[in-house]
This record gives sequence, C-alpha cells and structure tokens, in this order.
Amino acid sequence: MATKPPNPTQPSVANPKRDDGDGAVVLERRPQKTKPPQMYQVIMLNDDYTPMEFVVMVIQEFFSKDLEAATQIMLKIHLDGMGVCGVYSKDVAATKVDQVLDAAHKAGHPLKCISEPLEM
Ligand code: TYC
Repeated sequence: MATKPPNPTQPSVANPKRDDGDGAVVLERRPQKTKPPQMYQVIMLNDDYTPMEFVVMVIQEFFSKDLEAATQIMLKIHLDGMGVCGVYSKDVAATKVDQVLDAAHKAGHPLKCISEPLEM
C-alpha cells in the first residue's frame, strides 16, 4: 500500500513549520501541553487548648515565617477558626502536615492541621 509522502509546506504536529512560499520558514507557536502541578494549601485549625506561643513557634519553624508573620497567621486562625500557613506541592504539603501533627502530639497539644488542593 502506498503511503502519502509528508508535505513539507504543511505544518504538522511533528514539524510545526510553515513555508510562506517566499522562502521564509516561520516557526509556529504551539499551545503549552503540560499543566502546572496541582498545589496544596496547608491549613491549621483553631482549638481551645493549644497555647498561642506554641502555634507561633510551629508556624515559624515549619513554614519559615518570621515572628511577626507567624503571629498574624496564628491570630487569624484563633479568630476565624482556620488559616493558611503556606502553599506547596502535594508531597511537601503532606510533609508539613506530618511535621506539625508530630510536634503537637509530642508536646501534648491537640493542634490539628490539614492540606487541601488549592482552587485555581
Ligand atoms: N485558640 C488557642 C488559644 O486561645 C490558640 C490557637 C491558635 C490554637 C491557633 C490553635 O491553630 C491554633 N490558646
């Protein structure tokens, strides 16, 4: 069976070039195929027992915030019931949650923390 030879003047998926007929070859822009990875926000939940100082310390240590930023986040959680400590790839977010829960458990505090996909 005879197959058609590729037509070099037609752009194709394999060869996205177009011959304008005047000898100039134009490279065509192709839409980007890879999507950026889904990101996850790490959310800390308020409770009535974990000391504020402990929450601030945890946010500083695991979310790389300075004292001022960590205090603001802690107060937002305290007032609103929850707050975002950071946004990360799935694996990093899961690790942050584990680190917070482990530190809280070891210190005997009921502090809770979750990760959830960031809506775009
Ligand atoms: N509500 C706690 C208190 O009054 C403080 C607190 C803040 C606890 C944030 C948890 O994620 C939290 N001691």
